[in-house]
Amino acid sequence: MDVNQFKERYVKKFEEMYAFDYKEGSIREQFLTLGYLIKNMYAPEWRQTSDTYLENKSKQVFYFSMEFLPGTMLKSNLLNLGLLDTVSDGLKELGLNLDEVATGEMDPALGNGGLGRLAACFMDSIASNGLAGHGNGIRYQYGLFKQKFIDGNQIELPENWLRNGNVWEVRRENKAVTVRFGGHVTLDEDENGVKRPEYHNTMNILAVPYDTAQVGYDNGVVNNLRLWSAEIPYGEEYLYPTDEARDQVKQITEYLYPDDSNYEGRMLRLKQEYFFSSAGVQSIIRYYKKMDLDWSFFPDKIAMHINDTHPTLVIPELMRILMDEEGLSWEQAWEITKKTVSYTNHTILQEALERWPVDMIAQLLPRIYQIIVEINRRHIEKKIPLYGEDLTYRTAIIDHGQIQMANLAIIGSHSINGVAKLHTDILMNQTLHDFYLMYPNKFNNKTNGVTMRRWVQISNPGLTALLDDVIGTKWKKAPNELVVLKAFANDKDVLKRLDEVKLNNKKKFAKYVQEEMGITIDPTAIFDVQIKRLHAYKRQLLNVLHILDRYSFIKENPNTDIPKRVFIFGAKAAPSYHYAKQIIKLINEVANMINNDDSINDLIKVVFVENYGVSLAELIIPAADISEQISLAGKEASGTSNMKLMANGALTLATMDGATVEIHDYVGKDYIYIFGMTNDEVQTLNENRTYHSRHLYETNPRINKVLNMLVDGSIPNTEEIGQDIFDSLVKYNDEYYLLQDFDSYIEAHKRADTDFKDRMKWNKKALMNIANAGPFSADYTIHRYADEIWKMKPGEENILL
Ligand code: 26Q
Repeated sequence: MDVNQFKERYVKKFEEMYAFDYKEGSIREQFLTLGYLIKNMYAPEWRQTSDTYLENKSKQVFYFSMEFLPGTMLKSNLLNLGLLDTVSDGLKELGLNLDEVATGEMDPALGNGGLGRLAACFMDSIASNGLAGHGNGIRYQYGLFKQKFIDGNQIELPENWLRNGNVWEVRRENKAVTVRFGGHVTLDEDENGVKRPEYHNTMNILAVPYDTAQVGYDNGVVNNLRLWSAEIPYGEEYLYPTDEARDQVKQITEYLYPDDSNYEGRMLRLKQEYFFSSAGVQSIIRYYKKMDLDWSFFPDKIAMHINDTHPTLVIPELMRILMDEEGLSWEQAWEITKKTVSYTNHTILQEALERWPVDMIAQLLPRIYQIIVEINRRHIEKKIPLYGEDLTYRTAIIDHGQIQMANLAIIGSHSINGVAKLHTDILMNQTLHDFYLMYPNKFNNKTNGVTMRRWVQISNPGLTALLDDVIGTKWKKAPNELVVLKAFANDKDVLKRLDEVKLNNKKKFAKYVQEEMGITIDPTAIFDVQIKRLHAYKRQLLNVLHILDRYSFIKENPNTDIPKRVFIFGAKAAPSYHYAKQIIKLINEVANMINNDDSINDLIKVVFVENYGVSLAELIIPAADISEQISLAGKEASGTSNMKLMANGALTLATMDGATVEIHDYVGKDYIYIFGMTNDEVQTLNENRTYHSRHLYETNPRINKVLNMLVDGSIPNTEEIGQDIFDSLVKYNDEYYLLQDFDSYIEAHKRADTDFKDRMKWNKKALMNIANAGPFSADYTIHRYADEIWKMKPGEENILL
């Protein structure tokens, strides 16, 4: 399609949809027109891809995830279809602007953070690698809450992302399935004396799929993301005569739980988990039957991957269907299930592990409960002779009246992986050591990755153009080609152009900050960025302590020559996480105090953007100079913003935690600022019980001064929270060792200040980060999942072009 053909089709489409001239259309109407037009364009390939998979009986992976955070899809679809330039030019000739039209799209916030965004990066890479793989999740009516700051406090508003419809989805009512809840089960003998479960008084919910295309990059592959919505079954409306009864159904897919690190055993959450797990398994079984193969081939054709434990009920659900509906024996069903399912762990935080009360599962899912009990019984029976009672009982699925979902996921699958080397080591040697002794071969590492298409090509066109010009375009299909850039590490011209690209991105962000927040920031300052969910272990508070330290230094030395800094935060707190909300309030009050202090010559500004999400990340990341990855070593499973920031030429200032350890290993110690305790040092300090934060407070003058600012009225409007935060650090012994790492954190920032003043030195470091970001492409991560876990080949037969 050339520019003229596009223009013609666009104008025609607009008239069809709105019956007036496109020139009079609103941004939203322009967006919808373009969206439907693009959907028309990939529709044939979407259909053809799924036909090809069926014809070839290709092995397919289904990625089960409670969360998908895809971001806006207009530009990513255009990029992957190879139409970005054509459409951009065509719109220009029509007097429209692609960037403006793109603002007509809502950003679907169907996830909390890292885990949901990872699922979206994986969908892009699966399609772009030409792999037959699909997503399976929930179509939440409301996404993650919209964050507002009122008097510096976080307020949550509903995120009604479907209000104006959703161009990309297709409702497939004919593919709906029924999910049963409650009631009770009897095991009745059929005419052949085989025991068959009978269900009585169940509540039947209709699961309706909404499909969204996942367009591969320049390869003609279009996979599917299937999100399920809960509805009352046709013809059963009479069973739901009251608003309350109808609400119970609607509620199942109404909203996303906004907690990303703290498990709470809510019945509705359990309903959600079973709802999309069951619907997904049912639709896969229906598909498999179309292939007309013996059940024993099931694991050769189907892989089911579970993103954390949230979809673990896939395991007993698959057992249930294979036995109760397809008539397989326990042994047959169990072999198939284990070979089909694989599991990724995303956290070692104890408070985040899912445990469901036995009563709740027994009541809501009586047949699933029976199956879990039997899985557990057989596990114990089989393992005691081999590993003894102590170890075996520590691996039990049912313990203290609760179902341990991670234990079920490990026992019922053939693979468990962590998301960075350090994280996997901690799983094997500590958190899940008992399981590691039992099943050493199930454990493996798959370090996370990010899609360079969204995080470089779309969000940073300036850098993309520079790379294309300097090293050619191979990196787009083979991100490791970015290493070629190293040859230009001392090329003054390239470094200068890199500097200009960064400056332009910073100006663009500065404009946003000026317009949306009324804060003036200097684009030549260091942009120091920490963007991630707010959590004590991620230590945003350590960042604040540094800001306060720097502020008081500047107040005393107004003529210092340190470079200007803009501290940029983006973070949502779970609504029930009191401490995290106090930190938000603190950051906002510190920002107010500093931004309005005329005596510091604008040497510091603090910007806390409201409602951080994928769209804002696309604006902030290309503008970043410093990437703050400062979690307490051992706590952050991987991190993924670390990779996105690195690929955009930000220098990492970090502890040796998660995948940042691997970033350090690739980029080399001269191109990263490492500080703080290592995981081993944290372990030792834990074991020795010799940490006394109060002692540090009393003996370290710098720490003393900064902490006093929290309680002596220095920061307006923080009386109560200042005291609470102070107490968490001094009275309650600083659980995340901020004070222990304080001095080395400050030192790391000093090194960054010095380096930034030498522009060419800094640009060289930025270049080295971009050059070493290739290994963190999700394309490679997905290749390893496919090869080692899913046993799939990125089959040429799937690539249609
Ligand atoms: C569980 C039960 C009940 C309610 C909510 C939850 C829940 C929801 C979301 C628990 C955890 C999450 C999300 C976790 C998450 O995002 N983890 C992050 O995963 C990233 C991708 O692997 C890693 O990079 C991060 O280090 C990890 O924190």
